[in-house]
Amino acid sequence: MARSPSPSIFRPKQGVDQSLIEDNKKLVQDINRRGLLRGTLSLGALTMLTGCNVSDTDTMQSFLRTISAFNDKVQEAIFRPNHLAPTYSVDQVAKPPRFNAYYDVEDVKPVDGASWKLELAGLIQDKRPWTAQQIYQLPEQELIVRHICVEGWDYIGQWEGVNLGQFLKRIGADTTAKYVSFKCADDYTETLDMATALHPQTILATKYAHDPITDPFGFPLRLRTATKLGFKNAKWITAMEVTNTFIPTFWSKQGFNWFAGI
Ligand SMILES: Nc1nc2c(c(=O)[nH]1)N[C@H]1C(S)=C(S)[C@@H](COP(=O)(O)O)O[C@H]1N2
Ligand SMILES: [Mo]
Repeated sequence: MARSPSPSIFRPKQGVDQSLIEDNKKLVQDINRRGLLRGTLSLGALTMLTGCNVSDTDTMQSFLRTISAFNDKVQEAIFRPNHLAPTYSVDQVAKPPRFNAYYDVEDVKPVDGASWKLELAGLIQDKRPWTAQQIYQLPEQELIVRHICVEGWDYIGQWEGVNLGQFLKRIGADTTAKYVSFKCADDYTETLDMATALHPQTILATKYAHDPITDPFGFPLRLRTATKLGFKNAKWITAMEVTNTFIPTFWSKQGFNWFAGI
């Protein structure tokens, strides 16, 4: 059985009970006081932020806790694409990182780095595929950022890899296009808006804490954004497409809001 990245909150959208807001007033007020949701808190805004359905108390609570986990600066970076998300120090880095996928870790199918290729498609001038060796030779940038999963947990990770914006320019991608879409070795797909793809803290990660990323964490290539929720960070990437047409994502295909996490 496929496991949801957030069993309690990723449920198909239904009607929303306004009394839930009432029941959770304290949490809501706290979040508002901290300016996380500038202005009036609306269910529409909450749904847009997290892509989650707010239809029962459990949902509401994990949902609000998730938003609480985002601090002001991350929120700022979410709404103002050029603002930077907070970074952390090396001694705060979790080792090993914490695994998640829509299935269990025992079901991860390792990718063969020797035969692996990154396929390129769409609005890109140079669509020659890249081997892992070629990608691992590119200049790398380090990101020590917080990974936040909508399940309500988070950790600080130290990721290195080529800046996605620089990589897009190198391959002659049309950076005025709307989306950058990813396919993965499992059947996962994710799509980023171009502003996020070009954000200075978005990388194609090849290393964790200076070592090549290991199988469960997306070897040989995974996305790492500082301004998006965990599930936007596609692991085991096999193909990248630059497009003006929205390509449905693993979660959007199941009726969830793509906007989640941005
Ligand atoms: N290919 C693929 N990428 C994925 C997932 C997945 O199931 N398949 N799960 C997502 C979710 S929900 C999270 S929280 C993060 C977990 O990344 P981590 O294992 O490095 O912490 O990966 C994201 N990327
Ligand atoms: Mo997640």
